[in-house]
Amino acid sequence: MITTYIGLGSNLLHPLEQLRNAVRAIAALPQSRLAAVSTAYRSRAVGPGEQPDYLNAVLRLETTLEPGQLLAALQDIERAQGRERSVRWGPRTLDLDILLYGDALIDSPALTIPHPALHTRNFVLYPLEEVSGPDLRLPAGDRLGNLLDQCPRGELAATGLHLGQ
Ligand code: A4P
Ligand code: MG
Repeated sequence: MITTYIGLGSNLLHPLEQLRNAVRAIAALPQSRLAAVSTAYRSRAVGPGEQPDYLNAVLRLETTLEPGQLLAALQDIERAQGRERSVRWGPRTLDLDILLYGDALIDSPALTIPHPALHTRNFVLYPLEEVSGPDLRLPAGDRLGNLLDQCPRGELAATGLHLGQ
């Protein structure tokens, strides 16, 4: 089993329900075991125009799916929850990003792992710490706790809301 971390984000059509449905769908993936789910965090949208706030969370998934298989499965779940791809960084019902896949470093047209914005986004790093602890090492060697020290919480709000499982 490979330990993977998946980032969840939603800022349309009842984000809390979107995230809860996504957790249920991910828990049902083949060859996989859902190991931990963070609580939900509220954050200002990073992206163009006026957008509703986001809810974000991170989960830890043990899986034997290959990275490409996992990406395809996550995109199926996004589509099932009505995701439409129009504007980059535009509002969305559900965004599922593979943040980490074991120690893998992947840079292909379809897949970049670690996720390129992982290191700087408070709405990724804080929920990630909930499910990994601060001693997690990224493939390049950075310790999560050190990245957090350099990443202010800012307006990120811990809702304390659980997403199930
Ligand atoms: N792709 C490459 N690497 C990955 C990966 N590690 N995980 C490719 C998932 N997908 C990956 O993604 C476009 C393509 O990225 C996919 O086809 C896949 O092959 P997308 O989800 O269609 O487009 P996107 O999400 O709009 O673009 P991008 O660049 O992935 O954006 P991000 O980085 O996901 O950011 N503000 C707040 N507060 N909270 C958020 O969660 N999210 C975004 C999206 C912007 N602003 C936000 C948030
Ligand atoms: Mg994305």
